[in-house]
Amino acid sequence: MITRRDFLKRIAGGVTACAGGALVPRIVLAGAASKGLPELPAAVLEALPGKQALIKRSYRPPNFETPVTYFNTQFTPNDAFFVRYHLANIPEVNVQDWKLRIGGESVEKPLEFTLEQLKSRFEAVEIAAVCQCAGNRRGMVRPQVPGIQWGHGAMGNARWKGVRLKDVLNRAGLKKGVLEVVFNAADSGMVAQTPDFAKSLPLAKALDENTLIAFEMNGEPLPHWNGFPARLVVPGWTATYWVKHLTSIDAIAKPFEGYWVKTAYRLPKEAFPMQERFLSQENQMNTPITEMMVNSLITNIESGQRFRLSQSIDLKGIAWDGGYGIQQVEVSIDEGKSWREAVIGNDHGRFSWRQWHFRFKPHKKGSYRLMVKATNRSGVTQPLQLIQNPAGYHHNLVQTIDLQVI
Ligand SMILES: Nc1nc2c(c(=O)[nH]1)N[C@H]1C(S)=C(S)[C@@H](COP(=O)(O)O)O[C@H]1N2
Ligand SMILES: [Mo]
Repeated sequence: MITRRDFLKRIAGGVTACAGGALVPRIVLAGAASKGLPELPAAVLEALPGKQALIKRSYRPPNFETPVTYFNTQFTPNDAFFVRYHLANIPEVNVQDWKLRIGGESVEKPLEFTLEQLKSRFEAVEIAAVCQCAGNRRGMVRPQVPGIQWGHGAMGNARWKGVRLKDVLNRAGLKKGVLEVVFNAADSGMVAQTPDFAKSLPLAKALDENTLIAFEMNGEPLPHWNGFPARLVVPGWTATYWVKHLTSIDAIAKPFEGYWVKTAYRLPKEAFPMQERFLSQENQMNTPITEMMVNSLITNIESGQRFRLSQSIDLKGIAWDGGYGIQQVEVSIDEGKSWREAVIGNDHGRFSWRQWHFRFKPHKKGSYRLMVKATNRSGVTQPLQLIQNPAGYHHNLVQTIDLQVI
């Protein structure tokens, strides 16, 4: 009989054996030596049609994360970009039949646009921005919380091209008293009871010049799995607002009642240093998640890697936040006792991630505990202790990796 521990060892052995391929994530079986489960579920790689092999977290609905090695480039390739759905019924939209409807009680004149009309009637804008799931890294939250057990890869950085939502709403004309703008999508649940995926934004964010109805990603039409033919892009805010396969946009005069805003994607009030709030949806207990928290990641080296004493070590990574911009990235090679500044790469706009690198030469053999932390331009930095919340959102704990110098 195969015990669970044997089974885990076998999976670990199997995957480690092919870990020479640069894009195959190495599995860290934190629990293998003890009795516990591994830190994260084993990384099962599988390719959806049109995608590279990504880390499968669930199949129906499809939830696939990007292996960290893809984050060594400034922009994440479309075919390696993560895929996240709440609902399993995902129609392949035929662009000939597709129309985007603009309506709701608070517009003066409801309108409809084909994709061609959207492209030809409004000014095109392109913005580099991080798209990060609110639950990215949830799999590393202890004690464990329910939800997809993501590792580091429920995120990506891309150039998004589309038209300003504000221009489209103004064409339809907004009445006085509009409070929120609601976004509906083409996907739905397999059973009628599942609440449809729909989100709303506060009017100010909907009218922000950076909020886009996007139809291109990195110079190509959106991939099916990332929202073809058009999705919302809300730079700086967590990806839950980035509604894919848009079908309709409604301006309304009262708070939207949909499950994915009213009940899900909520944070305890005051838990995070959040500057942009969604006030019309706040209640006494909690508040909708909004902007991303400042964060960073080492992308070229993994915990457990060994280096020779004569080698200098080139650490490389990324840092991002909710759109204030990255001010500084610091690295510690002595478990946080002292910090030194990393060199920050090109600025692709305040919503894009920033690449950084840090080179050092260890002076003695032994183990080194490395840490990295980013600070943004509003002076907010990453916490040394995880900020707990029921859904495990905004995991932005300072990352720690252990290296051996031999
Ligand atoms: N139509 C639709 N749009 C959606 C979702 C969804 O389930 N359906 N999930 C949202 C969430 S929670 C995330 S993290 C992002 C993921 O975007 P991606 O799949 O392009 O990576 O899409 C958002 N837009
Ligand atoms: Mo998400």
